[in-house]
Parts: sequence; structure tokens; C-alpha cells
Amino acid sequence: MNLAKHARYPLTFGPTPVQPLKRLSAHLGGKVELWAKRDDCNSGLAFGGNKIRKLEYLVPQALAEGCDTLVSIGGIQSNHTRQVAAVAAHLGMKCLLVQENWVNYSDAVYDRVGNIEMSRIMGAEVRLDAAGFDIGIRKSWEQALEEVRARGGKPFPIPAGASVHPLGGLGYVGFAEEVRAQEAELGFRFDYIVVCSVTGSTQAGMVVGFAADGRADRVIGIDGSAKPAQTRAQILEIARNTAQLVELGREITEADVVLDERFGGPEYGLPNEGTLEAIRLSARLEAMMTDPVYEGKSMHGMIEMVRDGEFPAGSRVLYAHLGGVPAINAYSFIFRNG
Ligand code: 5PA
Repeated sequence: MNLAKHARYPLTFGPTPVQPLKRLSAHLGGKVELWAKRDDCNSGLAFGGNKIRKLEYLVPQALAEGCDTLVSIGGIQSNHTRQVAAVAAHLGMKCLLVQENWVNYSDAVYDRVGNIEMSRIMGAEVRLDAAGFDIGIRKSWEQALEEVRARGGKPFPIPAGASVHPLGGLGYVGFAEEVRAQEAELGFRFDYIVVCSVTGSTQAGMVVGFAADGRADRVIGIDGSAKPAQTRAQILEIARNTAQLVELGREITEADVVLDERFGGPEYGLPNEGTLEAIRLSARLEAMMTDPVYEGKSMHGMIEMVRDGEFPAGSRVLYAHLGGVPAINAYSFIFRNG
């Protein structure tokens, strides 16, 4: 496998910490050892998160092409668009964001606090659009690109979650390489890696990265889209493309992509009772904050799988914390009593 042949523009602090979740592991019976890799703390750029790791591999292309405006898309409380705004500010570029109405939720300040607030403060041009949740390519985004061109600018297109960009999967191949180096120091290997999936390139990169040591299907994707067929197809497509880019040396197959569909409901962006219990549990036992859209859902999935004995006793499970906490501000009504 050859990831190093792809240019990387450093935007992160370096390798993210891996830490044991001792109190959560003990609370759940102590038979499974839970750990977390803290990609939520990966960068000083507006709180960081998984998109910063992906964008490290897109920025060299944006710079080489002489682009002056990053153009991207997401929901109103998108973490991705906030990270694109942060990278644009960091590089001295302009930023145009289309923020669609992906979530059927309307806390009084939903469109003013958290991610969107930070994007505005960082100087991004934020455009609200009434369209609902869809991880595919959208007309509004293509129009935004056209508009930048019409103004005489040079847009750099970044699709939702940076996922279907040809280089979108490389960042999380790097995550797997980082984990392998950390495992060598720790003196053991993780048996499972738990990750939240929506637009797919995070899991796709991990599948390719861990395929290199036979663990592709040990990456347990927890669907957060509540439209898992589209997410699964996108993970597979991105993983296949990424495998070629890094010369993995074998095809990625459907069996390599494990996506658990049980925890994404009731719909994208809305928590269920289990999501909320998981958020409170990891906050109260570990002070590890998670959000109701993504990480609370993967935390719920991991907790339920431990409770149901789905991980064999003695397993070591690595929870990939991908960020997303700024969105909790937009859900203040749900958490008004903690
Ligand atoms: C997101 C994505 P993928 O989209 O790569 O599958 O990652 C899922 C994910 N955790 C997991 C957090 C905190 C995330 O922000 N967020 C999107 C966004 O617009 O913020 C791309 C959907």
C-alpha cells in the first residue's frame, strides 16, 4: 500500500491520542475493553473533526489549481461545512457554503448557534436552502460553483462530507496507519473499530487502511443517515476507488463493508432514546461529549453491542470519535435538564 505518494497539506496537530474508556468499560461489565481515538481533538482549526483529516489530501490540489474559493454543502448544522470554512480562513481563501434543511428539527436558535455560527464568524458566505437530506450531488451546489465562476473567481468544489471527491477517502487510510503505529507502542491490536457513517469516506478510508492488515470487516460502521442503502453503496464505491489510489493490491468487496443499520433512527439528525442515553452515559462516565446526529448514534451502537455480548469477551474495541460536538448547542431544548 502506498499512501505516501499522495501530497498532504498538514492541518492537524499530528497523530490523535488513543485513550482507554475505563469507567465506561467497567460500567458495561468489564468484559470488553473500550478505547477512543480522539479525532474530535485533531486540530486547532475551529475545533477540528474528521473533515480536517480528509481535507489534508484535498488542499494540495486546490492550491496547485490556483483556486481562490472553497465551495461546499451540508445541513444547517453541518460539521463539514464549518471545517471547510475553517480551512478557507486558514489558507486565506474565500468560502461559499450551501446549507440545506437536512434535519426536521427547529430549536429556536438551530440556524444561529454552533457550527453555522462559527462558519459565519470565520467569514464564510452562508446560503440557506430549503432542500431536505440527501448525500448526493445537488443542483444548489453546482449553481454555487457557477456563481463563483461568473464573479471571476476560481472555485474548488468539495462535495458533501468531502466524500465523493476522488481524494476524499485518503485521510482515513492515514488514520489506519496511525492506529497501527500506536498499536505497536501499546503492544496489542484492536479487534474492532467503531465508526459513524453518513456520506461514507471516513469508513471507506478505514476499510482500505485496515484491509492492509486483514481487518477491513473489523471496521464496524454505524449508520447515522437512516438511509443506509445509499450510504452503504457510497462507502463501497469510495473504498474501491481509494484502494486503487493507494495500490492496496486487492479489490474491495461488499463483504468488506460492515454497516449496522439499527441505530440511525428515527431519521437523520434526530436522536432516539438510545442515542440520548449513550450521550449522557459517555458524558457522565468519561466526560467525553458526543452529539445527537453522529457520534451519539455510534456510541449507542457500541454500547448496545457490548450489552448484547456481540463482541467476544476480552475484545478491545476502538471508538473513532470524529467530532461533531458544536452541534449540541442547536439541541439545547432536548438537553435543558441535562
Ligand atoms: C460526520 C459527517 P462520513 O460523512 O464520512 O460518513 O462521516 C460521518 C460523520 N461524525 C461522523 C461526525 C461528527 C460527522 O460530522 N458529517 C457531515 C457534515 O455535513 O457534517 C458530512 C455529513
